[in-house]
Amino acid sequence: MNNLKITDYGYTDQLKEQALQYGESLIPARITAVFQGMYEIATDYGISKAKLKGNYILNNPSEEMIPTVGDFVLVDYQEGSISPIHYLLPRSSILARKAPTDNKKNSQLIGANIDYAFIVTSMNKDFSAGRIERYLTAIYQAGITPILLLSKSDLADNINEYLAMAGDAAPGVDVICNSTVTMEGMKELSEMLVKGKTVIFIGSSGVGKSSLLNAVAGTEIMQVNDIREDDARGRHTTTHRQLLMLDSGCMLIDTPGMREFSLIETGSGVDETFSDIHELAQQCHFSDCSHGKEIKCAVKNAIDEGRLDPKRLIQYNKQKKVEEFYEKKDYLKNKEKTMKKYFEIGREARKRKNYDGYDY
Ligand SMILES: Nc1nc2c(ncn2[C@@H]2O[C@H](COP(=O)(O)OP(=O)(O)OP(=O)(O)O)[C@@H](O)[C@H]2O)c(=O)[nH]1
Ligand SMILES: [Mg+2]
Ligand SMILES: [Zn+2]
Repeated sequence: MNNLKITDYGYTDQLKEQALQYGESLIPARITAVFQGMYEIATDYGISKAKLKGNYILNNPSEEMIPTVGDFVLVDYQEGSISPIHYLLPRSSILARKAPTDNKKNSQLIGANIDYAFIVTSMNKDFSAGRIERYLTAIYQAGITPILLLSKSDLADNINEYLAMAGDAAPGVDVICNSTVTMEGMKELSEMLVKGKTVIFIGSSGVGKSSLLNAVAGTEIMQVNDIREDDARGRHTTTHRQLLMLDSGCMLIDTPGMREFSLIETGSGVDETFSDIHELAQQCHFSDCSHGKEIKCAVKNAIDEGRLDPKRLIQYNKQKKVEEFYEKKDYLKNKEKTMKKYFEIGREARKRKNYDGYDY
């Protein structure tokens, strides 16, 4: 472990150049784990502990400036002790869970400098097209390549049904069917975990993220725990985010299960997630067609002809509404309204009782 260099962790010449402006006394580090108020970092001297420098938050009041797992930072290295983090270096990507609030206790950033995000979902009651679509939008927004990983294939007897649902929810996205019991799909997965890349596993608690990490690492690194049989929910076994260096030189981030991957913050992403609808919409008679009551609507047409699942349009409209809301309003100036919107959507989610593959 200790002969790894920060460059093995993805520290590039470009980052090095960025770091120059901060002087020579600080050294680069990559954040490999986030605990309550404490960080684990990788440096040229190995793995050690770090925490934010005393006035860091004062100097960087915006929540996006708080380092997260995968971030490159500059530290005043203290051998055998806790190194203060002085600066955050620019990110190539940042995966965020929901719009920033001023509630500092609730970290919104999931991971930084990520190349591939694996959406892990098991082929049981956990499967939710709606959730997959929300993850996708956030991933596209972050500029990260998504991959859909359908786990626990040994337990599913209707894999083709899940594959079809996955294809509808995530058109054009690579799908891997996998089992850490039979090892089906492990080779396919391993081939994607290449040197110098950083990948992240996200998904609900109990879908098998840590089991996957253990399987690709070939040893029991992360703890795993049984799920509740009645509703397939996990027990939130993983409690912190951990970046792990694999033998292949790929870096893998395991995260605690997130059942509710909340709303998207702003701008792009929705049209990429719903590329099928986006494409159809080009053929609508009206260029600003809302795919509601308009005539000659290509989207409605596709639904009528059974080429598009009507639930897709419902989800699309929901995400679009949120997107437009953020585009129109400056979030911080409209905090009250924003919270109301959150509650409305949350209420809608709770109203849905019968599971149909969509959970809001
Ligand atoms: N049958 C079967 N069970 C699996 C498979 N992968 C994981 N499991 C089981 O699923 C349960 C949950 O696995 P974990 O790896 O802890 O799930 P997780 O996604 O890390 O959960 P959190 O850390 O709570 O987010 C454990 O009992 C695992 O043994 C699989 O491929 N097949
Ligand atoms: Mg886990
Ligand atoms: Zn239309």
